[in-house]
Amino acid sequence: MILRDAVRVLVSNWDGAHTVPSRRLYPHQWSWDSAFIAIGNARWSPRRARSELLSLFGAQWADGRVPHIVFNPRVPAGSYFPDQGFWQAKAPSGAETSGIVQPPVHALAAWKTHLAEPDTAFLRRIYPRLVAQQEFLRRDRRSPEGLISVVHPWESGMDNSPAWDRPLRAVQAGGASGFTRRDLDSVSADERPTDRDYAQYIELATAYRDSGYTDPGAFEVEDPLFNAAYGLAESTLAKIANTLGLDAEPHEREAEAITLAMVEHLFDGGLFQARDVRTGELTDTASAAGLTPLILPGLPADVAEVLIATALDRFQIKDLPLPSYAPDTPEFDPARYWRGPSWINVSWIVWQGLKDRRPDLAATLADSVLSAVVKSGFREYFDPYTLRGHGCRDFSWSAALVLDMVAEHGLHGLKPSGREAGQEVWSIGEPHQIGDHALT
Ligand code: 2M8
Repeated sequence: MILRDAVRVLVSNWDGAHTVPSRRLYPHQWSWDSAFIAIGNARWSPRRARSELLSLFGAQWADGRVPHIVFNPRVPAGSYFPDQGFWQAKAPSGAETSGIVQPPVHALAAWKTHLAEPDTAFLRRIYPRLVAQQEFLRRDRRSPEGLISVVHPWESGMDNSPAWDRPLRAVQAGGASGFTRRDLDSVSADERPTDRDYAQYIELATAYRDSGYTDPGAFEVEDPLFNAAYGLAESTLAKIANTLGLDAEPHEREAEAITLAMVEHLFDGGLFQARDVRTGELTDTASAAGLTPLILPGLPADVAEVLIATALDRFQIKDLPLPSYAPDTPEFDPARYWRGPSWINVSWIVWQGLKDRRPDLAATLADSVLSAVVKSGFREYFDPYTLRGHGCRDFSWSAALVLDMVAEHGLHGLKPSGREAGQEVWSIGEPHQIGDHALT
């Protein structure tokens, strides 16, 4: 029933034009979640996928940034912290949003949506918005070396990765107090960031907000996952431009340039590292973010080989669904948020990067991810060893990316009991007006 259950999760998290990551824990629209959700929805309802992306880009700012949260005005303020009252930001559309961004995986989502059901009108609508998203990053966040930085751990998507422990030492959290976390209402404290982490997050977000969302504060880091997403977006924009009869070359050049810059400045010791812009130092950590440049089509073969060796050795991908942090480190925690558990989106990115290079390992990784879901459901993250689920339940991108993986990989690697596929989800009927207010 894995496929039917995945669709059930996505349908129950659907909000009319977009999907919430989780009803209780994340009751608004999140930027990179929507991209992953679109990739899964494209497999059974391309109309929902188009609506998901267009509704998100409907809240794009005039400077091109795509905010990491678009608040749903129908959800009571205070259901999530920090809410719209904290961010005090509005898109030109009038939507209340946050003011930070997340990894730009949206061009890939738009392209996969188009491949599932070719629709050049959709591509024509979304292409300039995707280009503006990249331009914002180049204008506001690019270093002289050509790398893009994030100014808040929330922008990396891997919020409390041990990779941020050191850069966060520069952040004094004295001023941030008097707030009430809402995440602990539904998830146990030992699976979430600590109060100290939160105090630092709020300190940084407050400073960025008070600068009018312009000045990076005490945290400025070039993250390999974010840069890989940015580079892949350029390769994908080249494909979209070709399809639309536009000039693809600037995108190809930019994709090549970012790949080279990453290899030159972030590749170190078997893994890509984040670089702390303020000190110039590489973080010397062991985050799975360091494997995600495998998704870059132009990554040199020798670099890819080193990453694959690291994935096998330190991340044990022959036996485990990819841990978010290497298990051979003292920081590794199999149950706490981004400090070790397996997450389906990062596994999916690495799976994409392995498919052409090492189809055997890609298949093994897909089987491990599917086994975790068969055992524990569409949880937010999983203990890589026991496959026990953690964080929230019925988490949208877990469901969506499983749909995508199964569509390509099948269910044959699972034990017979996990295989009752329910292939009929591919033909589930849908009302015609699904997502109309984002699509018209
Ligand atoms: C988590 O982040 C939010 C803040 O953005 C939170 O903890 O409240 C992260 O896992 C992030 O990557 C994800 O986009 C978001 C919603 O699923 O939740």
